[in-house]
Amino acid sequence: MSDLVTFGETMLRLSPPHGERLERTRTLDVQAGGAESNVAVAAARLGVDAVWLSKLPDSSLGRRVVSELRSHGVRTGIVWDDPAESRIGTYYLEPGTEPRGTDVIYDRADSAVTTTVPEELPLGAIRNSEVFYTSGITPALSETLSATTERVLAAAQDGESTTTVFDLNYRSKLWSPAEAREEFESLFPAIDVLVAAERDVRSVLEREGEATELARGLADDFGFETVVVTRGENGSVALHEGTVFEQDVYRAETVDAIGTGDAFVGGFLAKRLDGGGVGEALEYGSATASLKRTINGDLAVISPEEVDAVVQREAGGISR
Ligand code: KDG
Repeated sequence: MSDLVTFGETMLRLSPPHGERLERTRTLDVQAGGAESNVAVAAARLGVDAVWLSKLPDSSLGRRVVSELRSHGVRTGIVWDDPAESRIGTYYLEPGTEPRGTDVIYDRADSAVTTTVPEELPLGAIRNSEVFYTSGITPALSETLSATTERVLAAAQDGESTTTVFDLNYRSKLWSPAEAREEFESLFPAIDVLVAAERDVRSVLEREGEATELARGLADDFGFETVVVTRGENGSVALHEGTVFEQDVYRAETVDAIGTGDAFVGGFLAKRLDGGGVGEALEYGSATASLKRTINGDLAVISPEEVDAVVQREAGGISR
C-alpha cells in the first residue's frame, strides 16, 4: 500500500539559459515537468511513499523522464508505448522577468498519455492508496483521458480509506473555461479534497466572494471534506469540515515560479499523511512552495529539514 498515487502527463521541459530568449537561444536545458509528477516528487522528498502513474513511449526520452523522477525517490508505474507509434509531450518555457511575461509553448498533442485507458492502469494500487491525486490538466488532454480520469477517481473512491485530491490547475491553452467547468463539475462528486487557485474559482467556476466564501460555497455545493483556495502572494485559505484555516505566503527570492503550486500540494499532502492537521499542512505546504521558488526547474529539490527550518524561522518572526 502506498501513501500517495498520482496520475498524469509529464513532459520534457525545454528552457533557455537565464535571460536568453527562445527565439535566439542555441541551448535548451532539459528537465522533466508535469503537475502530477511534481507533486509526487515534492511529497517523496518529504518522506512520502509516492507513486506516479503515466504512459510514455518506450524510448530514450521516455526513460529519461522516468529515471529523473526515480532519482527523487518517486516510484513509477508506467505503461510503455511503442515508440514508433507514440510521442512524448514537450513544453518550451521562457521564464518571464519584469516587465516581460512567461512564454509557454506546448508541443504535446496526441502524446502517449492521451490514449491511456483504465484497463492499462493498476486500479488496485489506486484503490489501496491513502491519497490519490490528479489535476484538471489530465482530463483536458483528450476525450479518452477525460473518461479515464472519471474511472480512476471512481476506483479511488472504492478504496476503503482512499482520499481523492484534485487540483483544478486550469490551463487556458488546453481548453475554454466553459469546457473546463463542465468537466470539473462532473468530476467533483468523486473528490474529497479540492485545491484551487482563487483566480480559477472566479473565472472558470464563475463564483464570487472572498476566498473563505468561495471555499464554503464549493464545500456546500459539492460536499468536499476540504477545500484549499490558493491566493498567490496573499497566501492560502482552507475550509475543513466547517473550520477555516489561513496561511500567509512565505517570502522567497524567485528563481523559477513554475511548479510552486505543485510543491505546495506535495508539502500539504506530506504533512497530512504524517498525521498533521489542516492548519499545519497549509504551513508546511507554504514553506515547501517558498523553497521551490528558489530552485530552477519544475521540481522541488528540497529536504524535510529545509522545510522545517523555514516553518520555524517564520514562527520565530525572523523573515516575515
Ligand atoms: O504546474 C506546473 C505545470 O504547469 C508544468 O509542469 C506543465 O504540467 C504542465 C502543464 O500541463 O501545464
